[in-house]
Amino acid sequence: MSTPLERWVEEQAAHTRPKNIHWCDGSDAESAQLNELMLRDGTFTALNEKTYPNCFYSRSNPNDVARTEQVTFICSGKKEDAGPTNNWLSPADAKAKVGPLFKGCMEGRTMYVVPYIMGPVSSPISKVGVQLTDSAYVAANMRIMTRMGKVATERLGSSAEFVPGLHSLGDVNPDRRFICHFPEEKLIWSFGSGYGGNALLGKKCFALRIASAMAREQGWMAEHMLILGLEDPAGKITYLAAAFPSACGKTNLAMMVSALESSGYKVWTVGDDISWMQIGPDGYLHAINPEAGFFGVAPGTSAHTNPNVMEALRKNSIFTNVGLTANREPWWEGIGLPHGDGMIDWQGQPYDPKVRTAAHPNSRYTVPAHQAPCISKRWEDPAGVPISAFIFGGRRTKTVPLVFEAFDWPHGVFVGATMGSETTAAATGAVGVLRRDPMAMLPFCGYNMADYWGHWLAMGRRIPHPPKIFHVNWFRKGSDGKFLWPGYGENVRVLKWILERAEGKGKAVETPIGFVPAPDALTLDGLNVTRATMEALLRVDPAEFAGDLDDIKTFFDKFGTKLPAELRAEHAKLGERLSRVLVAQK
Ligand code: GTP
Ligand code: SPV
Ligand code: MN
Repeated sequence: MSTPLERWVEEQAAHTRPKNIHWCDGSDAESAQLNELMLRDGTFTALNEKTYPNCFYSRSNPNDVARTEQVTFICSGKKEDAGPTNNWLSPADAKAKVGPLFKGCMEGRTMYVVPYIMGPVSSPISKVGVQLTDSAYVAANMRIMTRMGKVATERLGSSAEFVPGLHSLGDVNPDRRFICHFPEEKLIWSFGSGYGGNALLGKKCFALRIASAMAREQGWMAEHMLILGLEDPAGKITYLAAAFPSACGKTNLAMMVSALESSGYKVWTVGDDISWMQIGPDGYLHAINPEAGFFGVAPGTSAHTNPNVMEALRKNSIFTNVGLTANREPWWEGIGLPHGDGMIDWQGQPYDPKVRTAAHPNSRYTVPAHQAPCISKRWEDPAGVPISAFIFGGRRTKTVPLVFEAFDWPHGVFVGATMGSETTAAATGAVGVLRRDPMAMLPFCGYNMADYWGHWLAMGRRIPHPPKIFHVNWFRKGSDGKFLWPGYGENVRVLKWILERAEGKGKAVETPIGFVPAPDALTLDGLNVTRATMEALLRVDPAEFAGDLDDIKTFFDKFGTKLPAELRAEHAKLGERLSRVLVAQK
């Protein structure tokens, strides 16, 4: 008798017609064999064995370097279930369009069957997925990013409970690139891209788009959130989860070396990108990191900004679309190291800063999480870690203060739902354009965003001890165009205040948008920031926020009658609070 998995693989192989089928077991021997194969066909270049043992360098097709949101589809039966912020195709249309592309697409290639677990091996919160792919590069990355191979096959057994994902590089042609999600069937089809979030199907496709739909049905949460533990001088660790849009600082915050370490505040990493959360028996929301590795932005990563990851990625890692020095070491802008002569850029050409940067702005490293010196002792706790606070944030050059606290859960949901951020290189398209990115989930919510907000509001009513909700902005700029806040390890000063507020302490001032730290409430010793700069960082200008009210209304109006009434009420209340202050100022 064959298992549901075997039957599905057989069916897909009949359609895609690979030359070979390789069932991945996740072993070291298999990994060595795949790496050898990729060294031979040129997908991989071995890095310096002394300084980067078992590390590999890879360049993708220059047309395939970031997520492509315009060809990412939510294929729900009804269009309104995808909502106005997602691209939609009916399941039948998607299959009619993309199905033929898969026909015979693996001829002459090997199909890798990649069974994987999202989450700690024995956690009840974890789930199994199986990806079929004709890319050895994808299989190698999945081995780092998930618990892949035998552990997953064993957890699955003969059960049909896995999320199937079919992936082919095809001919890597942007005109034939489709990332389709079938939230009702819990199925993923990805064609024509080998890039991260498009191709490593456990990550954004399963752990966010499909999982968010499952979470709503089953009463839990799947979020684009890092998870960290903040240790206080008494040794008590409090866990926080933070949602920032792509390339807005999750990995850096999750792995930071605290500037307050000498006074006893230390940060431990549980996860850097995704959080799955369920209500625990203690009434707290408990979070697991579904991933096993970090797929991080390389540029800007240095011994100064993120020493923990710099140490972690010295072995068993993959570097994609960075520069390659003559010494066969990876190099990128902001690494803080000399590159020497003879460097090759991410397109394989001799480096010439007049032509292009050495590393693509969205170049990435793939590194096993357990290699990070800052990894939390509880990062694989099957029960997850209890979350005391949620933090939203984005890139806002103007208007938004360094930190503020929402008044209560519904107001916090409003803050998350209306958060904005300037776009980055993590997705194709213009960079630096302000867009609303609710909960940093705009490109990742597998269903109608209005229903998603409804789910958030419903969860707030169900969680006996809900996390307090905050908003941060590390990216406010002065009139000289420079960041006002030093960021990185100094962000712990903000986390410390958040921790104090979550414990019912910490001094704050009420403003129309929420509570901001009282003038002396942030610990600033040893920090070279003037009083005037701190004032500029914390300033809430009611007139600037009032200017946002119309834009929020226009955004909310897109959702029509599906918009939860609570959010309309929050919008009205914000308007009232702002006009009260504005009238008083006159
Ligand atoms: P994804 O992996 O795309 O989800 O990104 P992420 O949210 O994990 O972002 P990451 O931590 O990789 O940071 C992206 C960019 O923001 C990098 O170039 C960082 O150097 C920069 N960055 C991160 N934290 C800070 C900060 O506190 N201040 C400033 N100014 N820049 C930061
Ligand atoms: C993001 O873009 O949010 C990432 C990288 O974390 S990707 O895997 O491409 O989604
Ligand atoms: Mn991300």
